[in-house]
Amino acid sequence: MNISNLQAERLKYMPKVPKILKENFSNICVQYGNKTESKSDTEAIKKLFPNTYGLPEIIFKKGKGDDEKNIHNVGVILSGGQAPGGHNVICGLFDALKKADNNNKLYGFLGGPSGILDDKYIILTKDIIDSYRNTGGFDMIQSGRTKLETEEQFDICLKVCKKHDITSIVIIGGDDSNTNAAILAEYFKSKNANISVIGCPKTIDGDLKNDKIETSFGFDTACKTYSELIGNIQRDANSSRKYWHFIRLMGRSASHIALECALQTQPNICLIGEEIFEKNLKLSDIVDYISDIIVKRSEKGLNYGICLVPEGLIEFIPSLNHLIYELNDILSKDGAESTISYVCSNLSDTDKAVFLTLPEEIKKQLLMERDPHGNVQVSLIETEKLLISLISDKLNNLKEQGKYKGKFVPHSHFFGYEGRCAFPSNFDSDYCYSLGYNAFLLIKNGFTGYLSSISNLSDSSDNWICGGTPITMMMNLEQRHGKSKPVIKKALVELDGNVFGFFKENRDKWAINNDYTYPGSIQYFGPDIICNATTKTLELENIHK
Ligand code: FBP
Repeated sequence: MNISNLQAERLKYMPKVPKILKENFSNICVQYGNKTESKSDTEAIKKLFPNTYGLPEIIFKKGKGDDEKNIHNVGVILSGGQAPGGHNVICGLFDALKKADNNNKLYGFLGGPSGILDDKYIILTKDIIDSYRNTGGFDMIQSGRTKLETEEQFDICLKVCKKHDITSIVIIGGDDSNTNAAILAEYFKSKNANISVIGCPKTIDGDLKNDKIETSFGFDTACKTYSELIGNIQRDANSSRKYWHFIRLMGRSASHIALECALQTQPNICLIGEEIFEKNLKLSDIVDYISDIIVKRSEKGLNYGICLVPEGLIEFIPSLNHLIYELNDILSKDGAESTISYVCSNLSDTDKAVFLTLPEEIKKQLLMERDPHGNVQVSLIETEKLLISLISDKLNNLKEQGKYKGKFVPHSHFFGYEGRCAFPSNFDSDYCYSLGYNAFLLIKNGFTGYLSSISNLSDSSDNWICGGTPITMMMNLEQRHGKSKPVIKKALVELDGNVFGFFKENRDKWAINNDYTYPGSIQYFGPDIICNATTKTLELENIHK
């Protein structure tokens, strides 16, 4: 296989790991915390997880550890959207497994959770692992979005594990996949199957975090990749001084990616979905806000600028959120047709009125196939183009009234897939390798229903804290498809937090001045300050801890 020079060098990179992970297993012991409670809905969740509810948080410390010599066959699954660093989780898991006993085996289930259901796997060998170290992508075993959630599927998982003598499953996924990991762990316990299930927090979206999980892996690299591109566009805009760029950024619902990129690049405008929802803003309010900045800049002779749009914006605008909710309902019914005329004859008057105001392309995009969770696929909805079209109309009106004399030449961009498989930054390489290695420590010590957790991430990797967080403690009940389901609570941007606070303090200045910053590309080799810095989000979240 031909590989690039960068890949060849990255294969040799040795991820930095916390001190505790450098110890021999016999020198690592478990420190137990108190029993835990779920986020809310305690009684209901306790009932749903009779065997795995209330487990204590744990931390790995230096001390006399368990020296057992059991053979471990572990199955690993990559679940959901790609995120830089996934391969390193598998590499860390493999290295720990082989360090414990060279006869241990790692089964890589192919194509996501469906791999275990179809019993499709490869045995991961040193040669395979060595050719993927510190690389982006999930192509080592591929990913998929099949959900593991029914009893019938769990039965198949049990049979497949028994067939191969698999004693543990590691699921690398986001909030939904880790919720299902917890349900699978509970199922195995209820059957006395002696198979443990451990999750690892993955998603570029950055919304799988809480007071125990500081960040999901992939967020760091994806944001740095998008910020490089935004910075390049800002410099282009500042050079030619003739275009307004509207850049939609991935992140499904939460606006963490847009916010982090705004902090890294200081654009003229960045919309934050959570704020729009809280202020109950209409689409026309957002158009007014952006147009106002365009007019003000044009009065200073600046007929150009940058506007960041979070992918999930459309679902945060209350009237559109309501419309999407009703569309999901209509389209999920048997015999439903995804045509404009069909939905119009089934929508309520209010939602129909909103739907009819949208440009034809957006109407069609709102009717596209739902994802396996029944959600509208926001990555396919071109909100940036919707905004451009409405803003152009507004500016033409203002021009007719003599209130705008500038020139508006917009360009639209969508950055999503560009960042999901980038070479992981040093941070993601180190963090992911540690998560995988630590997952094996949890397995070795007999834990199940836990998320591999590495904390204190703003400190040097030497001082990162390794342990496990019971998944049930992150859960609450939410309505999904009309049913109340236990799920890991998604973390949205906190409007009273430091990260949004910093942005809010500065955005008016950034809107009118040219305070652009140009982060440049991710650096893998060189001075600490550019190779090992974490995200602004982590930095600001930790300031007042
Ligand atoms: P995960 O939540 O599975 O990590 O995926 C997140 C994401 O990258 C979103 O940002 C995006 O909206 C979505 O996946 C796109 O999904 P797909 O890969 O199926 O097009």
